[in-house]
Amino acid sequence: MRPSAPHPVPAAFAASAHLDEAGYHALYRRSVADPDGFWGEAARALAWTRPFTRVREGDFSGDAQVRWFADGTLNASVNCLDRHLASHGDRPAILWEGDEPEDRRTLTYRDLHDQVSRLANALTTLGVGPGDFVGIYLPVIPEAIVAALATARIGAVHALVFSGFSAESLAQRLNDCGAKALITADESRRGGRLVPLKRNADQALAESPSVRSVVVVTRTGAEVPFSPGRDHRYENLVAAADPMAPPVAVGAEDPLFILYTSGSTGQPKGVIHTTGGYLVHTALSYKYVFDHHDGDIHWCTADIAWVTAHSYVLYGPLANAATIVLFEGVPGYPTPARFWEIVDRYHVTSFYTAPTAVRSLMREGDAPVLATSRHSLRLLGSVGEPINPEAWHWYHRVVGGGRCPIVDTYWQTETGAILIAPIPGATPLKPGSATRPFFGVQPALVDGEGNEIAGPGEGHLVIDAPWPGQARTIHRDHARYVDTYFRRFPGRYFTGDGARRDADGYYWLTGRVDDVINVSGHRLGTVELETAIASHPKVAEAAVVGFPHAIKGQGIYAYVTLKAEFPETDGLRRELIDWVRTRIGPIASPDVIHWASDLPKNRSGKILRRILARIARGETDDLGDRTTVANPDVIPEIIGRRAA
Ligand code: 7RM
Repeated sequence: MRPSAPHPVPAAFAASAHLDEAGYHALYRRSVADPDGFWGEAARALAWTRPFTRVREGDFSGDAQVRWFADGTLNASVNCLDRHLASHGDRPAILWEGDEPEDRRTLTYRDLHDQVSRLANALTTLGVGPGDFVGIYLPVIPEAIVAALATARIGAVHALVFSGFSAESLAQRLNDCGAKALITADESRRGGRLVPLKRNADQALAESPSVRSVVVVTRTGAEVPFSPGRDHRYENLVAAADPMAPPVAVGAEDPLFILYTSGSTGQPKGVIHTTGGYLVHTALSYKYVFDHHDGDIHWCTADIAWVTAHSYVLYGPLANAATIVLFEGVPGYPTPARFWEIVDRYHVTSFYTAPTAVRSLMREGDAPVLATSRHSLRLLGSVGEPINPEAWHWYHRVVGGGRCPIVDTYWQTETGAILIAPIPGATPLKPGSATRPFFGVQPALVDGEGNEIAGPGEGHLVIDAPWPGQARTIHRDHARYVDTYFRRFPGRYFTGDGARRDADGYYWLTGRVDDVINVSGHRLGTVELETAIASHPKVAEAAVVGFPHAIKGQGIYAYVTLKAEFPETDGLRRELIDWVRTRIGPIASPDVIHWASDLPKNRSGKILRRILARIARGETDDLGDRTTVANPDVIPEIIGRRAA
């Protein structure tokens, strides 16, 4: 075990924190000894149309049918908006800053409620009803939140798609869920660059026949084609709509949203989250992990289309009547001080970002940070991948001035909300560790055969009991859900991650044990990348592995075998990188294209990525077990052509 002196909770922070060490232990013990009592109480803090009488049903055996609060009904937008109006109607809900620093807007809770109600009515007029899917392909602008909450208000299901994704990725997702409507914008702006969102959307819509209505937000005012009858201006719809929209009460187990995430096959998984359990878990974890107090200003930098923003920009904070900062741009634009200027401008109290952003800002040195005050900050957060201690210390010392706890939060798209994280007033911190389980979460470590590891040790991270925020299924493929998460270790949820537990019971995540690459906190399936590369007419075969990357955490290393007649040129290398960018998105751009005349395979023709990963990492002296390689002669050739 790595020796590590924990950082105690700073006295100034502890003085106003919700929970201290004893408080954490008492509440955690209760949460696992009496989950119905614990979660029932947490759920009763929300507004229910019809109160639930049952808390938890089902378990991880068989086909893992889990239900929470199943006979209750509620509406997510009511919980995020209506119930705050009487006391906090004039409080800013959203402090938005655009890509250009002078581009700013504030929406109070009343403003947001008004916009959401109007758009909800407009969607109803367009024929969208309870249970219908609504695609949302928008930049990080207030309308993205309006769109999600308006969809929830009418009992429909939102499907946010990252605005950096290509037309093809968008079409694939719209088709998978059979979206009835799409909400998009004319263009988006990031880091000074314009992205033709409506043009991409039109391209996608040519392949997505289920979408009957398109709502277009005016972001830049660029002239874009309009399809009469199908396309509508957001501004016109909202201006004409009735501002009174009675919310539709939905069952707690009815879906709130679908979100696509990469798996180990080419087809992304449509992860389904429910309304009741998801809201309870996000609201409670936001309150305790970010130690929310009335008047706090919370800034989570995640793009709105990632699960991190669903849970900790939108639902968790708004359910707690927090004020959120919403930022359209990128960390380094126009200067490397941008993040910290925003912190000062809006008096941000909690700041939540990914290790990759911390590492890229760390590269710019301390000066841009020290040019700002940051005295409003009480708390820092990290999510998406393990944060390396070097970045942790810089974040703590330079950004937080040594006085802010860092909550390193471990969770997944599928878990809906945080599973393992410090409670900042209670948990002494160890840089690089996500520390201890959140309330109601029962992690365990098992070896490859499923034997539980007791005490300190390392293994596969599983969760032993249901929690309310967990995904209930993969859209239209429950068998894949059961297969992915519950087959390998029966009766347990398998995270796909490895972890180490130290003598204090702290968890240290060690990375994914499956074939998924985590680039800047975004998960990309190797097979999805390989499929895209191999769809190029000159490519015969491709194998993709991750390798350690100083900024992105993991980079994309692609081995490519060309069809015999095509020469391996630098021009083709660039062309392939562009090819993947347009098919999946810029995040998926390969960092390395390594030409190979053949790839190592086993006897049934499966590519041996394990060996390729070691070569990519430069571990050519120890390639591990080679007995399954059917064509061992290719290995020296591949090593010989590795870029220096
Ligand atoms: C929230 C999110 C999930 C995967 C997960 C891990 C990795 C996320 C941490 C982390 C170490 C963390 N959802 N991961 N947070 N690893 N420490 N604090 O990231 O579905 O996109 O990714 O990300 O591998 O399985 S996600």
